[in-house]
Amino acid sequence: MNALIDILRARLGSGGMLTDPTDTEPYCSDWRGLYHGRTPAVLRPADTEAVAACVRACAEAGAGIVPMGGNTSMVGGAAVSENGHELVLSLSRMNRIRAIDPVDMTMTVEAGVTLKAAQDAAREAGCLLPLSISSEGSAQIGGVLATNAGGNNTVRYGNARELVLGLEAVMPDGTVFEGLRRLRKDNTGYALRQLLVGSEGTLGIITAAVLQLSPRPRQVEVALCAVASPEAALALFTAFRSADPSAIQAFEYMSGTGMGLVNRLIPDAALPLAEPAPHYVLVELASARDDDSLRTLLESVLGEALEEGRVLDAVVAESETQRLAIWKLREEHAEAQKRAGGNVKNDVSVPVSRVPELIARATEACERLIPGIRVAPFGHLGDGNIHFNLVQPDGADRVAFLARDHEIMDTVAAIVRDLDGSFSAEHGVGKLKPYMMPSWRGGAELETMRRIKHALDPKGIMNPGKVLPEASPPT
Ligand code: 2HG
Ligand code: ZN
Repeated sequence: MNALIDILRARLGSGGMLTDPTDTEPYCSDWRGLYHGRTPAVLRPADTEAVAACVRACAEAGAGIVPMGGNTSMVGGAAVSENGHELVLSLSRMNRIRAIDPVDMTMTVEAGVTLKAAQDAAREAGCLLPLSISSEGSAQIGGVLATNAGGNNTVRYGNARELVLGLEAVMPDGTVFEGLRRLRKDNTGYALRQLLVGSEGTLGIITAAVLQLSPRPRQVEVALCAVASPEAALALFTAFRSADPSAIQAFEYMSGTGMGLVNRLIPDAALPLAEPAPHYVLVELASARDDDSLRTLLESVLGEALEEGRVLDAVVAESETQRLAIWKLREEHAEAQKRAGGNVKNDVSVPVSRVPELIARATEACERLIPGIRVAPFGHLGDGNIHFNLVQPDGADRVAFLARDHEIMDTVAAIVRDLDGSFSAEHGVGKLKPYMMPSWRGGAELETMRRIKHALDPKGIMNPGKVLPEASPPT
Protein backbone atom coordinates (compact mmCIF):
# COMPACT_ATOMS: atom_id res chain seq x y z
CA MET A 1 0.00 0.00 0.00
CA ASN A 2 2.83 2.44 0.81
CA ALA A 3 4.38 2.01 -2.63
CA LEU A 4 0.98 2.71 -4.24
CA ILE A 5 0.51 5.84 -2.14
CA ASP A 6 3.94 7.10 -3.23
CA ILE A 7 3.02 6.58 -6.90
CA LEU A 8 -0.29 8.38 -6.41
CA ARG A 9 1.32 11.25 -4.51
CA ALA A 10 3.81 11.73 -7.30
CA ARG A 11 0.95 11.85 -9.83
CA LEU A 12 -1.49 14.02 -7.87
CA GLY A 13 0.85 16.33 -5.95
CA SER A 14 0.38 17.05 -2.26
CA GLY A 15 -2.78 19.16 -2.88
CA GLY A 16 -4.38 16.23 -4.65
CA MET A 17 -4.21 13.76 -1.81
CA LEU A 18 -5.08 13.65 1.89
CA THR A 19 -3.38 11.17 4.19
CA ASP A 20 -3.49 12.80 7.62
CA PRO A 21 -6.20 10.97 9.63
CA THR A 22 -7.76 14.29 10.73
CA ASP A 23 -8.20 15.18 7.05
CA THR A 24 -9.40 11.76 5.91
CA GLU A 25 -11.79 11.22 8.83
CA PRO A 26 -14.79 13.13 7.32
CA TYR A 27 -14.59 10.82 4.29
CA CYS A 28 -14.82 7.73 6.47
CA SER A 29 -18.36 8.21 7.86
CA ASP A 30 -21.63 8.40 6.01
CA TRP A 31 -24.36 11.05 6.36
CA ARG A 32 -26.57 8.76 8.43
CA GLY A 33 -23.76 7.78 10.77
CA LEU A 34 -24.29 4.08 10.04
CA TYR A 35 -20.76 3.32 8.83
CA HIS A 36 -17.34 4.30 10.13
CA GLY A 37 -14.30 3.01 8.24
CA ARG A 38 -10.64 3.82 7.63
CA THR A 39 -8.64 4.77 4.59
CA PRO A 40 -4.92 5.38 4.09
CA ALA A 41 -5.63 8.16 1.56
CA VAL A 42 -8.28 10.30 -0.06
CA LEU A 43 -7.39 10.96 -3.70
CA ARG A 44 -8.57 14.28 -5.10
CA PRO A 45 -7.85 14.30 -8.85
CA ALA A 46 -8.76 17.51 -10.66
CA ASP A 47 -9.35 16.14 -14.16
CA THR A 48 -10.33 13.00 -16.01
CA GLU A 49 -6.77 12.08 -16.95
CA ALA A 50 -5.78 12.20 -13.27
CA VAL A 51 -8.77 10.00 -12.32
CA ALA A 52 -7.67 7.53 -14.99
CA ALA A 53 -4.07 7.55 -13.69
CA CYS A 54 -5.32 6.84 -10.13
CA VAL A 55 -7.50 3.97 -11.31
CA ARG A 56 -4.68 2.49 -13.41
CA ALA A 57 -2.32 2.56 -10.45
CA CYS A 58 -4.93 1.03 -8.11
CA ALA A 59 -5.80 -1.63 -10.68
CA GLU A 60 -2.16 -2.62 -10.98
CA ALA A 61 -1.85 -2.85 -7.20
CA GLY A 62 -5.27 -4.52 -6.84
CA ALA A 63 -6.37 -1.83 -4.36
CA GLY A 64 -10.06 -1.05 -3.81
CA ILE A 65 -11.41 2.39 -4.75
CA VAL A 66 -14.47 4.04 -3.20
CA PRO A 67 -15.65 6.86 -5.49
CA MET A 68 -17.19 9.71 -3.52
CA GLY A 69 -19.19 12.79 -4.41
CA GLY A 70 -21.16 14.69 -1.76
CA ASN A 71 -21.27 11.62 0.53
CA THR A 72 -25.04 11.98 0.96
CA SER A 73 -25.95 8.33 0.33
CA MET A 74 -28.76 6.92 2.45
CA VAL A 75 -27.50 3.34 2.00
CA GLY A 76 -23.75 3.67 2.59
CA GLY A 77 -23.11 3.88 -1.15
CA ALA A 78 -19.75 5.59 -0.53
CA ALA A 79 -18.91 3.91 2.76
CA VAL A 80 -15.29 2.88 3.11
CA SER A 81 -14.63 -0.40 4.85
CA GLU A 82 -12.96 -0.87 8.22
CA ASN A 83 -10.04 -2.90 6.92
CA GLY A 84 -8.16 0.21 5.75
CA HIS A 85 -7.42 -1.35 2.33
CA GLU A 86 -9.59 0.96 0.23
CA LEU A 87 -8.75 4.39 -1.12
CA VAL A 88 -11.40 7.09 -1.35
CA LEU A 89 -11.49 8.87 -4.71
CA SER A 90 -13.23 12.19 -4.24
CA LEU A 91 -14.56 13.91 -7.38
CA SER A 92 -15.05 17.27 -5.62
CA ARG A 93 -12.27 19.03 -7.51
CA MET A 94 -13.80 18.10 -10.86
CA ASN A 95 -16.34 20.89 -10.52
CA ARG A 96 -16.44 22.64 -13.87
CA ILE A 97 -19.47 23.23 -16.00
CA ARG A 98 -17.89 22.54 -19.35
CA ALA A 99 -20.68 23.83 -21.60
CA ILE A 100 -24.32 24.88 -21.72
CA ASP A 101 -26.21 25.09 -24.98
CA PRO A 102 -29.65 26.70 -24.72
CA VAL A 103 -30.46 25.81 -28.34
CA ASP A 104 -29.68 22.11 -27.97
CA MET A 105 -30.95 22.38 -24.38
CA THR A 106 -27.97 20.46 -23.01
CA MET A 107 -25.34 21.03 -20.37
CA THR A 108 -21.99 19.26 -20.00
CA VAL A 109 -20.98 19.04 -16.35
CA GLU A 110 -18.19 17.40 -14.41
CA ALA A 111 -18.93 14.88 -11.70
CA GLY A 112 -18.01 17.11 -8.76
CA VAL A 113 -20.48 19.91 -9.57
CA THR A 114 -23.21 19.98 -6.94
CA LEU A 115 -26.71 19.44 -8.26
CA LYS A 116 -27.66 22.88 -6.94
CA ALA A 117 -24.79 24.56 -8.83
CA ALA A 118 -25.83 22.74 -12.01
CA GLN A 119 -29.46 23.84 -11.53
CA ASP A 120 -28.34 27.45 -10.99
CA ALA A 121 -26.16 27.41 -14.11
CA ALA A 122 -29.03 26.00 -16.18
CA ARG A 123 -31.35 28.71 -14.82
CA GLU A 124 -28.87 31.46 -15.72
CA ALA A 125 -28.88 30.12 -19.28
CA GLY A 126 -32.70 30.37 -19.31
CA CYS A 127 -33.24 26.59 -18.99
CA LEU A 128 -34.35 24.11 -16.34
CA LEU A 129 -32.37 21.16 -15.04
CA PRO A 130 -35.42 19.33 -13.74
CA LEU A 131 -33.76 17.00 -11.27
CA SER A 132 -34.50 18.04 -7.68
CA ILE A 133 -33.61 16.14 -4.50
CA SER A 134 -33.52 17.16 -0.84
CA SER A 135 -29.72 16.92 -0.64
CA GLU A 136 -29.11 18.92 -3.84
CA GLY A 137 -26.93 21.50 -2.04
CA SER A 138 -24.28 18.84 -1.33
CA ALA A 139 -25.04 15.92 -3.67
CA GLN A 140 -22.79 15.96 -6.73
CA ILE A 141 -23.66 15.10 -10.32
CA GLY A 142 -21.40 12.03 -10.36
CA GLY A 143 -23.14 10.47 -7.37
CA VAL A 144 -26.57 11.58 -8.53
CA LEU A 145 -26.02 9.72 -11.82
CA ALA A 146 -24.18 6.75 -10.30
CA THR A 147 -27.26 6.16 -8.12
CA ASN A 148 -29.84 7.15 -10.75
CA ALA A 149 -31.37 9.60 -8.27
CA GLY A 150 -35.09 10.29 -8.57
CA GLY A 151 -36.44 12.96 -6.26
CA ASN A 152 -39.31 15.38 -6.42
CA ASN A 153 -39.82 15.82 -10.15
CA THR A 154 -39.74 12.21 -11.33
CA VAL A 155 -43.50 12.30 -11.82
CA ARG A 156 -42.97 14.77 -14.67
CA TYR A 157 -39.40 14.42 -15.94
CA GLY A 158 -38.34 10.91 -14.97
CA ASN A 159 -35.30 9.79 -12.98
CA ALA A 160 -31.70 10.93 -13.51
CA ARG A 161 -31.30 8.22 -16.14
CA GLU A 162 -33.83 9.90 -18.42
CA LEU A 163 -31.80 13.10 -18.43
CA VAL A 164 -28.44 11.61 -19.44
CA LEU A 165 -27.60 11.98 -23.12
CA GLY A 166 -23.88 11.34 -22.80
CA LEU A 167 -21.31 10.18 -20.30
CA GLU A 168 -17.60 10.21 -19.68
CA ALA A 169 -16.30 7.60 -17.26
CA VAL A 170 -13.11 5.93 -16.16
CA MET A 171 -13.45 2.18 -16.42
CA PRO A 172 -11.96 -0.23 -13.84
CA ASP A 173 -8.80 -0.78 -15.91
CA GLY A 174 -8.19 2.97 -16.12
CA THR A 175 -9.32 3.42 -19.73
CA VAL A 176 -11.59 6.39 -20.42
CA PHE A 177 -15.05 5.82 -21.91
CA GLU A 178 -15.49 8.98 -23.99
CA GLY A 179 -19.21 9.09 -24.54
CA LEU A 180 -20.00 12.79 -24.10
CA ARG A 181 -22.38 12.84 -27.06
CA ARG A 182 -25.36 15.15 -26.91
CA LEU A 183 -27.78 13.52 -29.27
CA ARG A 184 -31.44 12.73 -28.74
CA LYS A 185 -31.13 9.82 -31.15
CA ASP A 186 -28.09 7.56 -31.11
CA ASN A 187 -28.74 3.85 -31.57
CA THR A 188 -25.18 2.63 -31.92
CA GLY A 189 -24.78 -0.54 -29.93
CA TYR A 190 -25.19 -1.21 -26.25
CA ALA A 191 -26.22 1.79 -24.12
CA LEU A 192 -23.10 1.74 -21.97
CA ARG A 193 -23.95 5.06 -20.37
CA GLN A 194 -27.16 3.56 -19.03
CA LEU A 195 -25.22 0.61 -17.63
CA LEU A 196 -23.00 2.99 -15.68
CA VAL A 197 -25.95 5.13 -14.53
CA GLY A 198 -27.31 3.37 -11.46
CA SER A 199 -24.29 1.07 -11.08
CA GLU A 200 -23.29 2.91 -7.89
CA GLY A 201 -19.63 3.16 -8.81
CA THR A 202 -19.19 -0.61 -9.08
CA LEU A 203 -18.50 -0.61 -12.83
CA GLY A 204 -16.56 2.61 -13.31
CA ILE A 205 -16.27 6.22 -12.17
CA ILE A 206 -18.44 8.81 -13.88
CA THR A 207 -16.34 11.91 -14.49
CA ALA A 208 -18.68 14.05 -16.62
CA ALA A 209 -22.08 13.94 -18.30
CA VAL A 210 -24.24 15.64 -20.87
CA LEU A 211 -27.64 16.36 -19.34
CA GLN A 212 -30.85 17.11 -21.15
CA LEU A 213 -32.35 20.43 -20.07
CA SER A 214 -35.97 21.56 -20.36
CA PRO A 215 -37.61 24.89 -21.00
CA ARG A 216 -38.13 26.87 -17.81
CA PRO A 217 -41.77 26.97 -16.76
CA ARG A 218 -43.23 30.48 -16.79
CA GLN A 219 -45.72 29.72 -14.04
CA VAL A 220 -45.24 27.63 -10.92
CA GLU A 221 -47.86 27.15 -8.21
CA VAL A 222 -47.36 25.36 -4.90
CA ALA A 223 -49.94 24.38 -2.31
CA LEU A 224 -49.76 22.57 0.98
CA CYS A 225 -52.90 20.58 1.76
CA ALA A 226 -54.09 18.86 4.90
CA VAL A 227 -55.86 15.58 4.11
CA ALA A 228 -57.62 12.99 6.24
CA SER A 229 -55.99 9.87 4.79
CA PRO A 230 -53.52 8.53 2.22
CA GLU A 231 -56.61 7.57 0.15
CA ALA A 232 -57.62 11.24 0.11
CA ALA A 233 -54.05 12.16 -0.93
CA LEU A 234 -54.24 9.69 -3.82
CA ALA A 235 -57.68 10.97 -4.84
CA LEU A 236 -56.27 14.50 -4.96
CA PHE A 237 -53.45 13.28 -7.20
CA THR A 238 -55.86 11.69 -9.67
CA ALA A 239 -58.07 14.79 -9.57
CA PHE A 240 -55.14 16.99 -10.63
CA ARG A 241 -54.10 14.47 -13.26
CA SER A 242 -57.59 14.37 -14.76
CA ALA A 243 -57.80 18.16 -14.77
CA ASP A 244 -54.48 18.53 -16.61
CA PRO A 245 -52.04 15.60 -16.80
CA SER A 246 -49.19 17.84 -17.95
CA ALA A 247 -49.41 20.29 -15.04
CA ILE A 248 -48.10 18.24 -12.10
CA GLN A 249 -44.42 18.91 -11.41
CA ALA A 250 -44.29 17.35 -7.92
CA PHE A 251 -46.81 15.55 -5.76
CA GLU A 252 -45.44 14.79 -2.31
CA TYR A 253 -46.99 13.04 0.65
CA MET A 254 -46.10 13.64 4.33
CA SER A 255 -47.44 11.96 7.43
CA GLY A 256 -48.62 14.00 10.41
CA THR A 257 -45.91 12.38 12.55
CA GLY A 258 -43.15 13.35 10.12
CA MET A 259 -44.47 16.90 9.81
CA GLY A 260 -44.65 17.15 13.60
CA LEU A 261 -40.94 16.28 13.85
CA VAL A 262 -40.04 18.91 11.24
CA ASN A 263 -42.05 21.57 13.11
CA ARG A 264 -40.46 20.65 16.40
CA LEU A 265 -36.86 20.04 15.42
CA ILE A 266 -36.12 22.33 12.47
CA PRO A 267 -35.80 26.05 13.14
CA ASP A 268 -38.05 28.31 11.03
CA ALA A 269 -40.20 25.45 9.79
CA ALA A 270 -43.67 26.49 10.87
CA LEU A 271 -46.85 24.90 9.57
CA PRO A 272 -48.79 27.55 7.63
CA LEU A 273 -52.17 25.91 8.42
CA ALA A 274 -54.51 26.58 11.35
CA GLU A 275 -54.48 23.00 12.70
CA PRO A 276 -52.07 20.07 12.45
CA ALA A 277 -53.50 17.25 10.29
CA PRO A 278 -52.98 13.47 10.12
CA HIS A 279 -51.59 13.64 6.57
CA TYR A 280 -50.34 16.28 4.14
CA VAL A 281 -49.78 16.75 0.44
CA LEU A 282 -47.48 19.21 -1.27
CA VAL A 283 -48.49 19.78 -4.85
CA GLU A 284 -46.46 21.78 -7.32
CA LEU A 285 -47.85 22.64 -10.74
CA ALA A 286 -45.86 24.18 -13.58
CA SER A 287 -46.66 25.42 -17.03
CA ALA A 288 -44.90 27.00 -19.99
CA ARG A 289 -47.92 29.23 -20.64
CA ASP A 290 -47.65 32.88 -19.69
CA ASP A 291 -51.10 33.50 -18.23
CA ASP A 292 -52.94 32.76 -14.97
CA SER A 293 -54.34 29.41 -16.10
CA LEU A 294 -52.33 27.43 -13.59
CA ARG A 295 -53.70 29.34 -10.59
CA THR A 296 -57.21 28.83 -11.97
CA LEU A 297 -56.57 25.10 -12.31
CA LEU A 298 -55.12 24.85 -8.79
CA GLU A 299 -58.00 26.74 -7.22
CA SER A 300 -60.65 24.82 -9.07
CA VAL A 301 -59.28 21.35 -8.15
CA LEU A 302 -58.61 22.38 -4.54
CA GLY A 303 -62.00 24.14 -4.25
CA GLU A 304 -63.84 21.02 -5.33
CA ALA A 305 -61.77 18.78 -3.02
CA LEU A 306 -62.39 21.12 -0.07
CA GLU A 307 -66.12 21.13 -0.78
CA GLU A 308 -66.22 17.35 -0.94
CA GLY A 309 -64.17 17.07 2.26
CA ARG A 310 -61.26 15.25 0.55
CA VAL A 311 -59.03 18.18 1.51
CA LEU A 312 -59.40 19.52 5.05
CA ASP A 313 -57.47 22.74 4.58
CA ALA A 314 -55.00 24.20 2.11
CA VAL A 315 -52.61 27.10 1.67
CA VAL A 316 -51.36 28.36 -1.67
CA ALA A 317 -47.97 30.08 -1.87
CA GLU A 318 -48.37 33.73 -2.83
CA SER A 319 -44.66 34.47 -3.27
CA GLU A 320 -41.35 32.76 -3.92
CA THR A 321 -40.56 33.07 -0.20
CA GLN A 322 -43.75 31.20 0.68
CA ARG A 323 -43.06 28.60 -1.98
CA LEU A 324 -39.64 27.92 -0.47
CA ALA A 325 -41.11 27.86 3.06
CA ILE A 326 -43.59 25.15 2.01
CA TRP A 327 -40.86 23.12 0.30
CA LYS A 328 -38.70 23.44 3.39
CA LEU A 329 -41.35 21.53 5.38
CA ARG A 330 -40.94 18.66 2.95
CA GLU A 331 -37.21 18.77 2.34
CA GLU A 332 -36.24 18.85 6.01
CA HIS A 333 -37.91 15.51 6.75
CA ALA A 334 -34.66 13.53 6.58
CA GLU A 335 -32.82 16.01 8.81
CA ALA A 336 -35.68 16.14 11.35
CA GLN A 337 -35.79 12.35 11.55
CA LYS A 338 -32.03 12.23 12.07
CA ARG A 339 -32.36 14.71 14.94
CA ALA A 340 -35.21 12.69 16.47
CA GLY A 341 -32.89 9.72 17.14
CA GLY A 342 -32.32 6.33 15.57
CA ASN A 343 -34.27 5.87 12.37
CA VAL A 344 -34.73 3.06 9.90
CA LYS A 345 -35.38 3.98 6.29
CA ASN A 346 -37.35 2.00 3.74
CA ASP A 347 -37.01 3.69 0.36
CA VAL A 348 -39.70 1.63 -1.32
CA SER A 349 -41.94 1.96 -4.35
CA VAL A 350 -45.26 0.40 -5.28
CA PRO A 351 -47.72 1.07 -8.09
CA VAL A 352 -49.23 4.48 -7.27
CA SER A 353 -52.68 2.96 -6.79
CA ARG A 354 -51.32 0.86 -3.92
CA VAL A 355 -49.67 3.59 -1.87
CA PRO A 356 -52.57 3.86 0.64
CA GLU A 357 -52.54 0.11 1.20
CA LEU A 358 -48.77 0.15 1.68
CA ILE A 359 -49.02 2.90 4.29
CA ALA A 360 -51.88 1.20 6.16
CA ARG A 361 -50.38 -2.28 6.23
CA ALA A 362 -46.80 -1.27 6.95
CA THR A 363 -47.92 1.09 9.72
CA GLU A 364 -49.88 -1.66 11.40
CA ALA A 365 -47.06 -4.20 11.05
CA CYS A 366 -44.37 -1.87 12.42
CA GLU A 367 -46.50 -0.74 15.36
CA ARG A 368 -47.13 -4.38 16.19
CA LEU A 369 -43.41 -5.19 15.93
CA ILE A 370 -42.21 -2.32 18.15
CA PRO A 371 -44.87 -0.63 20.27
CA GLY A 372 -44.29 3.13 20.46
CA ILE A 373 -42.31 3.22 17.21
CA ARG A 374 -42.88 6.51 15.39
CA VAL A 375 -44.13 5.79 11.88
CA ALA A 376 -43.20 8.75 9.71
CA PRO A 377 -43.65 7.93 6.01
CA PHE A 378 -43.27 10.64 3.38
CA GLY A 379 -42.17 10.95 -0.18
CA HIS A 380 -42.96 11.05 -3.82
CA LEU A 381 -46.54 9.85 -3.97
CA GLY A 382 -46.90 10.90 -7.60
CA ASP A 383 -44.43 8.23 -8.72
CA GLY A 384 -45.23 5.61 -6.06
CA ASN A 385 -41.99 6.09 -4.07
CA ILE A 386 -42.63 6.33 -0.34
CA HIS A 387 -39.87 6.70 2.25
CA PHE A 388 -41.50 4.45 4.82
CA ASN A 389 -39.30 5.66 7.65
CA LEU A 390 -39.49 4.69 11.29
CA VAL A 391 -38.13 6.66 14.19
CA GLN A 392 -37.24 5.07 17.52
CA PRO A 393 -39.85 5.32 20.28
CA ASP A 394 -39.41 8.52 22.28
CA GLY A 395 -36.74 7.95 24.93
CA ALA A 396 -35.77 4.47 23.63
CA ASP A 397 -32.16 3.37 23.31
CA ARG A 398 -30.83 4.31 19.85
CA VAL A 399 -28.39 1.42 19.55
CA ALA A 400 -30.94 -1.17 20.67
CA PHE A 401 -33.45 0.24 18.19
CA LEU A 402 -30.98 0.24 15.28
CA ALA A 403 -29.98 -3.33 16.10
CA ARG A 404 -33.45 -4.28 14.88
CA ASP A 405 -33.06 -2.55 11.51
CA HIS A 406 -33.12 -5.73 9.40
CA GLU A 407 -36.17 -6.98 11.24
CA ILE A 408 -37.99 -3.71 10.52
CA MET A 409 -36.78 -3.54 6.91
CA ASP A 410 -37.80 -7.13 6.28
CA THR A 411 -41.25 -6.52 7.78
CA VAL A 412 -41.85 -3.60 5.42
CA ALA A 413 -40.25 -5.42 2.49
CA ALA A 414 -42.63 -8.37 2.83
CA ILE A 415 -45.59 -6.02 2.37
CA VAL A 416 -43.89 -4.19 -0.49
CA ARG A 417 -43.28 -7.50 -2.25
CA ASP A 418 -46.91 -8.44 -1.82
CA LEU A 419 -47.87 -5.13 -3.46
CA ASP A 420 -45.55 -5.73 -6.47
CA GLY A 421 -43.13 -3.06 -5.36
CA SER A 422 -39.37 -2.57 -5.03
CA PHE A 423 -37.20 -2.58 -1.92
CA SER A 424 -35.13 0.32 -3.22
CA ALA A 425 -36.81 2.97 -5.31
CA GLU A 426 -34.27 5.77 -5.60
CA HIS A 427 -31.52 5.46 -2.98
CA GLY A 428 -29.91 2.36 -4.46
CA VAL A 429 -28.52 -0.75 -2.79
CA GLY A 430 -25.19 0.52 -1.45
CA LYS A 431 -23.67 -1.32 1.46
CA LEU A 432 -26.93 -1.55 3.39
CA LYS A 433 -29.03 -3.71 1.12
CA PRO A 434 -26.95 -6.21 -0.90
CA TYR A 435 -28.28 -8.89 1.43
CA MET A 436 -31.73 -8.30 -0.09
CA MET A 437 -30.58 -8.83 -3.66
CA PRO A 438 -30.73 -12.68 -3.85
CA SER A 439 -34.37 -12.82 -2.79
CA TRP A 440 -35.47 -9.84 -4.92
CA ARG A 441 -33.20 -10.03 -7.96
CA GLY A 442 -32.13 -13.67 -7.84
CA GLY A 443 -31.75 -16.18 -10.66
CA ALA A 444 -30.78 -14.91 -14.08
CA GLU A 445 -31.00 -11.26 -13.08
CA LEU A 446 -28.41 -11.39 -10.30
CA GLU A 447 -26.25 -13.86 -12.22
CA THR A 448 -26.16 -11.49 -15.22
CA MET A 449 -25.21 -8.60 -12.93
CA ARG A 450 -22.37 -10.70 -11.50
CA ARG A 451 -21.11 -11.57 -14.99
CA ILE A 452 -21.14 -7.93 -16.05
CA LYS A 453 -19.28 -6.96 -12.88
CA HIS A 454 -16.70 -9.68 -13.44
CA ALA A 455 -16.24 -8.81 -17.11
CA LEU A 456 -15.63 -5.12 -16.42
CA ASP A 457 -13.94 -5.32 -13.03
CA PRO A 458 -12.31 -8.75 -12.74
CA LYS A 459 -10.22 -7.69 -9.74
CA GLY A 460 -13.27 -6.34 -7.91
CA ILE A 461 -11.62 -3.01 -7.12
CA MET A 462 -14.54 -0.68 -7.87
CA ASN A 463 -16.56 0.29 -4.79
CA PRO A 464 -16.10 -3.08 -3.06
CA GLY A 465 -18.98 -4.52 -1.06
CA LYS A 466 -21.69 -2.43 -2.72
CA VAL A 467 -24.76 -3.57 -4.68
CA LEU A 468 -23.87 -7.24 -5.19
CA PRO A 469 -23.79 -9.64 -2.25
CA GLU A 470 -20.69 -11.77 -1.74
CA ALA A 471 -21.02 -14.84 -3.96
CA SER A 472 -21.52 -17.94 -1.86
CA PRO A 473 -18.58 -20.34 -2.21
CA PRO A 474 -19.13 -23.13 -4.77
CA THR A 475 -20.47 -26.31 -3.18
C1 2HG B 1 -36.05 12.72 0.28
O1 2HG B 1 -36.94 12.45 -0.52
C2 2HG B 1 -34.80 11.90 0.28
O2 2HG B 1 -36.11 13.69 1.06
C3 2HG B 1 -34.46 11.35 1.66
O3 2HG B 1 -34.89 10.88 -0.66
C4 2HG B 1 -35.42 10.34 2.13
O4 2HG B 1 -34.70 10.42 4.41
C5 2HG B 1 -35.16 9.73 3.50
O5 2HG B 1 -35.47 8.57 3.67
ZN1 ZN C 1 -36.77 10.91 -1.84
